[in-house]
Amino acid sequence: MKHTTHEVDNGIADRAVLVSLVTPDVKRSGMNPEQSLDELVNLAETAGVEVLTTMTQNKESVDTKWFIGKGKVEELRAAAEELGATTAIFDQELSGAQVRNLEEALDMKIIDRTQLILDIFAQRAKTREGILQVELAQLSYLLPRLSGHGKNLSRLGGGIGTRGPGETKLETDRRHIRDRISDLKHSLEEVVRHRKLHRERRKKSGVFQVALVGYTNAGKSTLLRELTDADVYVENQLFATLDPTSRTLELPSGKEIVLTDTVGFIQNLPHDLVAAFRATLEEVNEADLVLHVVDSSSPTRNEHMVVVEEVLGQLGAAGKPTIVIYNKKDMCPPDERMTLPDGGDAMVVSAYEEADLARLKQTLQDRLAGDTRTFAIPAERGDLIALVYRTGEVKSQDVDGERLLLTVEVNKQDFEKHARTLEPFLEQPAT
Ligand SMILES: Nc1nc2c(ncn2[C@@H]2O[C@H](COP(=O)(O)OP(=O)(O)OP(=O)(O)O)[C@@H](O)[C@H]2O)c(=O)[nH]1
Ligand SMILES: [Mg+2]
Repeated sequence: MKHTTHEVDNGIADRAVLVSLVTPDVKRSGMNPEQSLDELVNLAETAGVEVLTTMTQNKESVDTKWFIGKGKVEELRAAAEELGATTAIFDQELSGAQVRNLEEALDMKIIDRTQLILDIFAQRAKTREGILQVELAQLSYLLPRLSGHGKNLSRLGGGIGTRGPGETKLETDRRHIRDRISDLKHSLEEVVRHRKLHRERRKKSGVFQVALVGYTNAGKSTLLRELTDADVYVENQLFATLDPTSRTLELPSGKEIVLTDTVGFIQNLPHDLVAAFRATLEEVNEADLVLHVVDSSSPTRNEHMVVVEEVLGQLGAAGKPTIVIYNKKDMCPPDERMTLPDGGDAMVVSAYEEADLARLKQTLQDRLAGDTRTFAIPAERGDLIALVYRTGEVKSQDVDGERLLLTVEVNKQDFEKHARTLEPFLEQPAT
């Protein structure tokens, strides 16, 4: 592990109590508050925080002044004193006023889920683009939350919530923050332009682009590494990957495509972060095909999938041709695994199983632009035959009993439009 930045601040690690407020609104949002709190523990540990205990309050509504109820504030104070906590981390987003009130009442550092996630990103950022994006997200988040005197952040001392990307400490002065934000935006525009040029060049070259997306820790980087022998960072922790990494993948036919690994998603992904990472995530928009990697062994995989679909929607990539990769099948209980779809737009795999990787490569090849496919259509299905003619140039026709065999050099876009209908009639291509 190279990430030692959480030790820089006075060498004192944060010791935290984690707090969740469950209101009817939270429940209605479809989120599972317990799972969310478990995830918060995970996030805190990833950020180098020592988690002392967790606390949950069920309440009709959010307290505007304290976020949690006044009685709960007292309980939190007592627990913090007893355990020697330095920090309280809230699972939901707090307003600037709530943070200040809690800080004053409890005399400890108050952090919310968003800040915690941003802190992890700050520790992970390695490339210039990543660093710019994270700092912009952090400052955009902080600015409206700073008190009039700009004291808020300096009160925090060190540790989580104060760390900028790399070895930097976050700016705490309002006016400087504004200047810094505009500098960062400027620099990022450069990066965006550069990235766009690069993408356009790749696009022109006609290479098929595939993006790996998914919930954090699903196994995206592992798949990239196992498929391409790429030297990428794989770790059993949240947000191991921050910057997109592209690698060439050779298919069984010898054709090459580009596979790109992207930052993982998480529920309640901070909006500032999504906005700041737009440039990076544009990679997903430009992809010809999205591989949505899911940790099939996670009891919350369905919730994860919904989150990923939502974020893809925010990025404008919702309608992209997608294959769902149910990964980590080796860890998925067998009766669960039985219920997972395998075939068509879904596959059940283990990133560590050769046969699955081969199958995945074959599937990608089948999706390739300009590929030749053979469809076997029941002769009486004139509607389907007409559809096949719309997917590209028909090279040959044969009759096989009751079926018509049509070999087509498919046009990727046209084929994609009818893929759902026609896929069951595809003959396995010979390789
Ligand atoms: N058992 C098992 N473990 C897997 C499989 N695929 C990935 N893993 C493990 O899952 C963990 C997370 O893998 P990563 O590839 O870092 O996940 P990621 O999706 O890139 O995660 P982020 O970059 O954090 O978004 C690592 O410990 C991998 O070794 C699999 O098929 N089976
Ligand atoms: Mg990764």
